[in-house]
Amino acid sequence: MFCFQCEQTAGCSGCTGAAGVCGKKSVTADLQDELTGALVGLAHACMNNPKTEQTDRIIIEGLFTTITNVNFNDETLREMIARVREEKGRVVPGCAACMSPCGNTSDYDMKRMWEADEDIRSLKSLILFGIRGMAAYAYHAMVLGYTNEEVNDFFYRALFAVGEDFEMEDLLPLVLETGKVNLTCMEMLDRANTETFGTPVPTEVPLMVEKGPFIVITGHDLYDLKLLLEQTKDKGINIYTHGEMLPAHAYPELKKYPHLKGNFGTAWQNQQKEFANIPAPVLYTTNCLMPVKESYADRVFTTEVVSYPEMVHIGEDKDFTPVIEKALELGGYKEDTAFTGINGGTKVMTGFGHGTVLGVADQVIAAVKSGDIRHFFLVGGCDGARVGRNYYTEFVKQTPKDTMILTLACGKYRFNDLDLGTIGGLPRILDMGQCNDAYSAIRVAVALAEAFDCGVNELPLSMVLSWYEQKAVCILLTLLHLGIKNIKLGPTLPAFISPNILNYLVDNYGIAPITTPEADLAEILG
Ligand code: SF4
Ligand code: SF3
Repeated sequence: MFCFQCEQTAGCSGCTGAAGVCGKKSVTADLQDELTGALVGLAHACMNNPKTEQTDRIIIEGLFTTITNVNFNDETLREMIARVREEKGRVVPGCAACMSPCGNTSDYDMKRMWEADEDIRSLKSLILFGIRGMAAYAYHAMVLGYTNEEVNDFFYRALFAVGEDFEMEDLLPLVLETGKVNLTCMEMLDRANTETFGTPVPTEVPLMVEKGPFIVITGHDLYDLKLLLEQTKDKGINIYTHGEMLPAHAYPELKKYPHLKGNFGTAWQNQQKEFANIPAPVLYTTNCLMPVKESYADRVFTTEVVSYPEMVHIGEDKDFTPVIEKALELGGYKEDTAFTGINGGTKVMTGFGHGTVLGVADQVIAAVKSGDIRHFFLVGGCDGARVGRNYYTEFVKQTPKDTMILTLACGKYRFNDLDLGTIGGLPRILDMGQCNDAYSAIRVAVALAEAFDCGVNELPLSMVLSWYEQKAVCILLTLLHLGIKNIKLGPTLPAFISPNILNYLVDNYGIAPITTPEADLAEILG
């Protein structure tokens, strides 16, 4: 196997051998390569032949499947590969019967990419990993009935490029275009979420679990949560969010369910400890699923493209009966049980998307003009297990009292239970939502730049980002597409960025690795 798509990759260079750091076995990694190669073949087939909605769906699901911590199941991967090949057979029925095949629509051998010149490999990785992340967002929008032709068409063009012997000058514009198209995709998902579930409102979320049966739902898919809330109505079962599902509490059409009670647990990398012997089932709608431990293996359920050997999968009929029955059987805690965040807080706040923040834009602008707000920090992105990630907790703790912290994605669990006080009635830490709500941060930054009649780079705003998986890649590319400079990135830089490409990013965008909270704060505020 060879895989270097996430931040925890072995030795900061690549997972090889029997299994990756995430627990993905080599046979699974090879199947994911085979799936990607089949998607490249399908994209080639669709270059001169009409695709359908079904083709789009297969492309999106296939890409989403290969995101880190989504699918560990060889059986479902084989099924997905078969679906891709079957679809290609439908798109180009003549190819299979051709007596002298030209190879144009053949599956691509991913080894060719992994063994290519390091700069080509680096650019292709940025494109491929970027569209994997973007596919997850496109999927969440798609299940709510929202699609976009520009986004869908780009998946094919990007996959086509992965399979071609393109040079750097062909690939570099595509890298930036990945960021551009991902902005469209995030805008679509934002619209899908807010038009379906309402505009998020500031909401306090308790970390206590009430006695009685409950279900924990994790991942990013709000539609699954909505269906689960409907199916558990009046059944005496409470629902708790986990991980990236936390921002769901802020959406009016979700928060109206009285049995959506609170949030359980902290960031994804703590799940094996926090789910041990939990008296409730856990439903995974997306990443981050870690290898399942025996102490809770009988209560893990998956849906969508998430899959793990031997765990019960809820299929497209979305009948959550097995999860509900498990919740009733396990019965939950006997008494109300208090939990805390990693800093000891007993509640967290969420719901500060662009709707809320721009709703008080005048106040925020006045506070900046009067000097009450000296600086904004966007401290956001993925969490992970690497020791250096406590940088983000320390950074936030050390920010001066006249600064605001915007945050999003699961990295916030490092500090979202801290009470850092308020400025002008707003908490100093504003949780904007999931990782795709980077769109909210962009909207706010652009609005502030307009109000101050300057560029986003001239604002008193600094981005201090953490990355782990491929959604962070597409978001980073979107920020670059918008021309945002001087982003600090950690805890380590991606292994798939070659020295030449890194130099390009440093020269053109001023990207820098995080150092220490003290030094970075001094540099930013100095
Ligand atoms: Fe390694 Fe990350 Fe790939 Fe898993 S997803 S095999 S940890 S690089
Ligand atoms: Fe987290 Fe896995 Fe990326 Fe949506 S849940 S941000 S790591």
